[in-house]
Amino acid sequence: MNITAEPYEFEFEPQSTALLLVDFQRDFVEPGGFGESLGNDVSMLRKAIPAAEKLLEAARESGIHVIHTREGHRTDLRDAPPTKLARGKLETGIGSEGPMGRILVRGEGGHDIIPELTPREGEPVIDKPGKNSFYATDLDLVLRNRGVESLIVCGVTTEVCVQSTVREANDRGYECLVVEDAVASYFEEFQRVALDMIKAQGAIFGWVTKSDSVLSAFESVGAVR
Ligand code: TIU
Repeated sequence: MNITAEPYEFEFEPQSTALLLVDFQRDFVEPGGFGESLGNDVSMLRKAIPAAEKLLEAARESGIHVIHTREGHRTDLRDAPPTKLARGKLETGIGSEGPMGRILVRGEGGHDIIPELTPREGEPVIDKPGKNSFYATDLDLVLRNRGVESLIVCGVTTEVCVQSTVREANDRGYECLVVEDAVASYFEEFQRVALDMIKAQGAIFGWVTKSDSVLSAFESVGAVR
């Protein structure tokens, strides 16, 4: 099947495709979390939620694999590099108590995926200590064991965890399609240039499209599983 995309059509087989939802966590998109502690306006990220909700519903209906990721750490923070903990000289940083519990710590309220996109039973949730979803996780194994070759990527933030993940996915041989209205950045300019970087030079890291194009393709898929 084909999806209209830039720089040219994205070809995929529904059976070997997964919708990857990167770090749609309360810590990034709700006030009082890590994103806000870094000085960001979290409302910028909420723009990606409506399209991601539609894609998630459509993927579930057509039986396309769905995988969620979350950035966060063990309660004792032993999997957080001291450099990451120190970065930004934040008063309320990773591991500190915030309005949604300890920031970016597994099991805390802020680490949860937002209610709009709550994972369903059977949808893998990859807990990751880094920005890149493959780093120190079993994401590659989970994808290969199901024969996944193509990723349709949504999430936050476009230039940080989404792009880090897409770059690594590309090196590992996955084809990535990034959905521009289902990814978001705290910075308008970064949103634009991060997407430009992915699709430049003949899809150097991957393809970029809008959710409507993915939704039409999913509709014509029928049920794959
Ligand atoms: N700060 C920022 O833009 N992003 C992160 O810290 N993590 C993710 O992108 N998930």
